[in-house]
Amino acid sequence: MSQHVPFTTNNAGVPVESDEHSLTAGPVGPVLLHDHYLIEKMAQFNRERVPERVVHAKGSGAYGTFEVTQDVSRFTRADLFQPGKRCDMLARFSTVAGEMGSPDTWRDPRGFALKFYTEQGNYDLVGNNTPVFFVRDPMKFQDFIRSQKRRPDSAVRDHDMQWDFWTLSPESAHQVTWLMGDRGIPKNWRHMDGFSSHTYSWVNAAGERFWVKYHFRTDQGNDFLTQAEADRLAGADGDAHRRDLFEAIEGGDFPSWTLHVQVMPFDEAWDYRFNPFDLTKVWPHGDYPLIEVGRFTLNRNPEDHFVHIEQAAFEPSNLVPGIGVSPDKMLLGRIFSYPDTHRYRIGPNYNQLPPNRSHVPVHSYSKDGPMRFDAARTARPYAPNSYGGPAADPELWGGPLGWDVAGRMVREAYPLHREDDDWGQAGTLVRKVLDDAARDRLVANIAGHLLDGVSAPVLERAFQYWRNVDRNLGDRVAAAVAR
Ligand code: HDE
Repeated sequence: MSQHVPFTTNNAGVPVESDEHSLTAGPVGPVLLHDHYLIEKMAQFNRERVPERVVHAKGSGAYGTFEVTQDVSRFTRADLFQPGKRCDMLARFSTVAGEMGSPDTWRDPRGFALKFYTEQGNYDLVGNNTPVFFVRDPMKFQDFIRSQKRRPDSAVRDHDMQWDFWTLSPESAHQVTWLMGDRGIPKNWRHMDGFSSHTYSWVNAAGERFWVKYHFRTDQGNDFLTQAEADRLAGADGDAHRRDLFEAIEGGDFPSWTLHVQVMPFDEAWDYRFNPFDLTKVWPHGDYPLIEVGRFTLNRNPEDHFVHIEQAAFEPSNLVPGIGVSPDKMLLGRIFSYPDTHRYRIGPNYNQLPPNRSHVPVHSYSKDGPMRFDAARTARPYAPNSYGGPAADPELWGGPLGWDVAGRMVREAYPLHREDDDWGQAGTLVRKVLDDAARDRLVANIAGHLLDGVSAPVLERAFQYWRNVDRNLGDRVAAAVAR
C-alpha cells in the first residue's frame, strides 16, 4: 500500500517537475539558466547559515514551563514571580569557547540561558553554570575570549595564551578554580546548576529595593565527568550533551531546576565586607541564605534546531517591571552587547522569530527593515499621537529602578571594600568546599592543562597563581608538573 506523500513544490508553493534532474538542452547539452528551481536550490543552500555565536556557539535547548512555588512578592513586583504564576520558557545550554561543531565535553563553563515568556513580555536571564566569572570589567572581555580561542597564525588553541591571560589577571582565580575542578566538565546539562552570576535589583509593590542573585539548582543532582571520561567522549560522541537532553525529553524524562535567590537589603550593599557587585565573588550563604522561588521543567524539544535554537536571541536587556540592573559593570556592558550581536547575526527583526516572539501583543513603534513579518500595529507610527497609538504607562514600572549616582567620570577599579582580594574566595573553595578526592582531581586537571604547551615565564607565574590561591595546592601543582 503506497503512503500518501506530499508533492514537492518550490518556495512559492508551485509544483516542481523533478527532484533529481536539471533542465538541459538535450541529454548531453548545457544546463539551462532558466531552470529556476535548480537555481533556487543552489542559491538557498549558499545562504543556509547565519554567523555562529562569537562565544557559546555550540549548544542546544528546549522549551518548558516555569512555575512559582513560594511567595516572594515581598521582594519583587515582577509579574512572573507572583504567587501561583506559570509561564512558558525556553532554555539553551552551551560551551563557551568552542565553535559550532566542537565537542560538548571540553573543559569550559557552560552557558545557562533562559527566556521566560511572561505576561509583561520576555524576561531573559542569561547566566552560566558558575556563580562567578573570569573578569570584572567589560573592557577585558574581548581580550579574555581571544586568549581562550584560536591563535591567528596556527588557528589552534594554545594553553600558553590562556594561562598568560589568567596569570596576568588575578581576578580570574576564583572562576579558574571552578573551571579546573569537577564543575568544569558537567556529566551533562541536566546534571548542572545555573546561576545569574550577576547581582540584579528587585523592587516590590511598595517601591522597596533589594539586590538579588539567582541560583537554579538541578533537581537531577550535580554530577561531573573526569578529564579522562570527557576526553574519551570528545572523540566518541562530540554531541553527547545535546543528545542526552534531546533523548531525555523525547523519552518523557523531563529535567527540572529549582530557583532560589539570595536577597540583600538595598542599603547593606555599600559597606558590605566586599563589593557585592563584583562578578568574581559569591555571597556566602551564611550572610544571605537561599530563598526558594519556583521551578522550571523542560518538556518540549524544538521541532527544528535552526529555527528555535540557532535563531534564539537571549539578551540580559530583556528585563521586566520589578527587575533591574545593578552597578556590576559586566552586566551593564552586556546590556548593550546582546541586542547588538542579534541585529548583526540574525537581523534587526529577530524578535519576530518563533523563539523570540513575545507571547503577549507587541505595541512597539519600530517598523520595516529586512524580513519584516508583522505589520505595524498603528497607522500613525509615531509617539505621541492623538489617534490612539500606544502610550508608555510609567505606572507599570513604578518609577525608575536604580541607585543614586554622583561624582566625576572615571576609569578606575571599583572603590575598595574591606575584603576585596582576588585569592580569598578561591582559597575557601579549595580548602572548605572540596574534599580530598576533588582536590586531587583539581591538582591533576591543572597540571595536565599546564603540561599541554605552557612554557616559561607563564609556567612559573601559574605556580605562583595557585600558591596565592592556596600554598599547598600551588606546591602540589608545581610538583605534579615537574614529575
Ligand atoms: Fe556573554 N555573550 N558576554 N556572558 N553569553 C554572548 O551573545 C558578552 C558573559 C552568556 O545561548 C553573545 O547571542 C560580553 C557573562 C551566555 O544564545 C555576546 C560579556 C555571562 C551566552 C556576548 C559577556 C555570559 C552568551 C554571543 C562581558 C554569564 C549564550 C552570541 C561584558 C553570566 C546565549 C550572543 C545563548 C553569549 C557578550 C560575559 C553568558 C557576544 C560583552 C558574565 C549563556 O553578545
